[in-house]
Amino acid sequence: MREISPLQKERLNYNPKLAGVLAKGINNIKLALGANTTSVQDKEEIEKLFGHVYGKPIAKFDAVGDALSNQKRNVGVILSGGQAPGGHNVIAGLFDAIKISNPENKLYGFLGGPSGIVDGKYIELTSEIMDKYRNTGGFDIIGSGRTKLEEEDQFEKALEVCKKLDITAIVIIGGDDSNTNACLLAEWMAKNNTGISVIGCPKTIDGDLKNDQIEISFGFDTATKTYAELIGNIQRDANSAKKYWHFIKLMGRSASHVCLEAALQTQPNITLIGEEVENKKQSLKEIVDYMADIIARRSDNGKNFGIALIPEGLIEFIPEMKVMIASLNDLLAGLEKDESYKNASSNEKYSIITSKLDDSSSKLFNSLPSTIKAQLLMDRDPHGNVQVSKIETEKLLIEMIKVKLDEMKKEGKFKGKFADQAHFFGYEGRCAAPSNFDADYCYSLGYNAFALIQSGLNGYLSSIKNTTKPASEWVAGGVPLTMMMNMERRHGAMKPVIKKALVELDGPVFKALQNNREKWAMNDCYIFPGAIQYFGPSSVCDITTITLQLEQAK
Ligand code: FBP
Repeated sequence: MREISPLQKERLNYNPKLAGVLAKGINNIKLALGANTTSVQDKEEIEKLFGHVYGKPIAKFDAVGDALSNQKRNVGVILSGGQAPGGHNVIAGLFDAIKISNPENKLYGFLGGPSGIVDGKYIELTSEIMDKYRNTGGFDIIGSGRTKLEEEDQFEKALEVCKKLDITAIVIIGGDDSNTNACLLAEWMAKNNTGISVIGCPKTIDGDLKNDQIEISFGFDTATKTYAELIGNIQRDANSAKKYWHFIKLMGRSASHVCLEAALQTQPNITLIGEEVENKKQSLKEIVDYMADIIARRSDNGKNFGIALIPEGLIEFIPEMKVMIASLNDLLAGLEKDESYKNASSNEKYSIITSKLDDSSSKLFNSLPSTIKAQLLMDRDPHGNVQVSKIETEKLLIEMIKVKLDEMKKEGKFKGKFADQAHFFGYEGRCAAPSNFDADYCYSLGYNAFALIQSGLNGYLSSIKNTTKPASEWVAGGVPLTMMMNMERRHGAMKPVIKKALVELDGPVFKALQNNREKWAMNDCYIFPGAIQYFGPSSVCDITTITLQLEQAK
């Protein structure tokens, strides 16, 4: 029997490319600091909450200069939140930089996400362990979790664990919520003069942790290529059998970047974008009417098949739903400890909830099928987010479209057939073997994180820019975490969090979809991207997302 697949064996030997100046070696780079920064919004509140790490300058590593210190230090690393391809390579880059700097340095991996540092659950990462995980997908080297770090006693316990292991720096690999954790921890460590620094690395397949300094979050490249491969395969099937409409929900808890990128790679008949729905103030009914109209028009042309992409976060962008979900979030935060609510049957819960909602939200809630009601009432994650991956929006839309098409049939406006298939692509893409782009980008992010630590920085996010160019031209540096923060309502209270980057409706990426929508709706312009290629011509193996290319070309 095989122990690993032939591809995995080859990938273990892949040598990730390091970003420009970092390739000179960890002991041969020099830090340059820019002007001080401010937070993206709510400056006063953020400055007050993060007095010790607020407003620091943007950092950049320059060509060979004064050597960074190679003083001995131990580092702890945490994988946090949803899995994303490339996480193992961030750790590999960090590990290699640490050992090159000083072979006596140690890297500890905290197990199961942020709770590992609080509960003192860790392993020392050795070459033997590390070498089994290079260029592989998944977070299984140390596991991940979504624990929110915000309580004084969590920070105190983390400090004790760090002291025990002589750790003077922590790297948190995560998305917006996880890097909010990183910022809170960095502030606490600085306020208490612990001498421990905290550096974040930008991860999330959702692609919504980005800004002028962070061009892309890792994992987005591989995950969208994986979804595009699957969508392409389904398009071929639909175009062969010509009998099904496939409704495909794609991950992306809030922003619709994944859906937009997958659409540009595959050119399906319908693509919903949550941000557009919100901007146009579309109701659920209007979305259904829009989709039913395309289904009917294609049917008039003899095409009773098609592909519709639906972003996972759609439901929270529909204005009426958004208002109702915000009220539900506040209500559920209050009912969390209410034993009579917790022990109530589903129907009793629905009547408690509807009695507390305002008239329009209560009417809307009651109009939903009970599966969707139950999914909307599920526990929020530890950061207060609705678990949209568990809400079957694709099935809700299918049911509503069926009703609409029946009505249209009676009015003589739909003469065709409608047979549906529902899919949800999310977990399928989160642990794929990282593409060459993600393998290289992640390795550089991890290596760079240690360069930031050795430069004495605290409360920064590792940043690698110029990523549409070859890796030798990538620019390495750091962005202060407070620069990305604003205040948002979570669990019924205002909290500091990193602001999500949503799809820009006046940007080149959305415009590329908008300009082609009608053509793609009626004609079959399907593209079949095929599987990610790891070996072969660079024009196939090293290209990154259409989103990044369009954004960087503007
Ligand atoms: P991160 O923001 O932590 O990277 O996770 C994003 C995500 O993959 C979303 O797309 C999805 O809604 C969510 O995780 C699912 O979470 P879980 O793994 O807890 O089911």
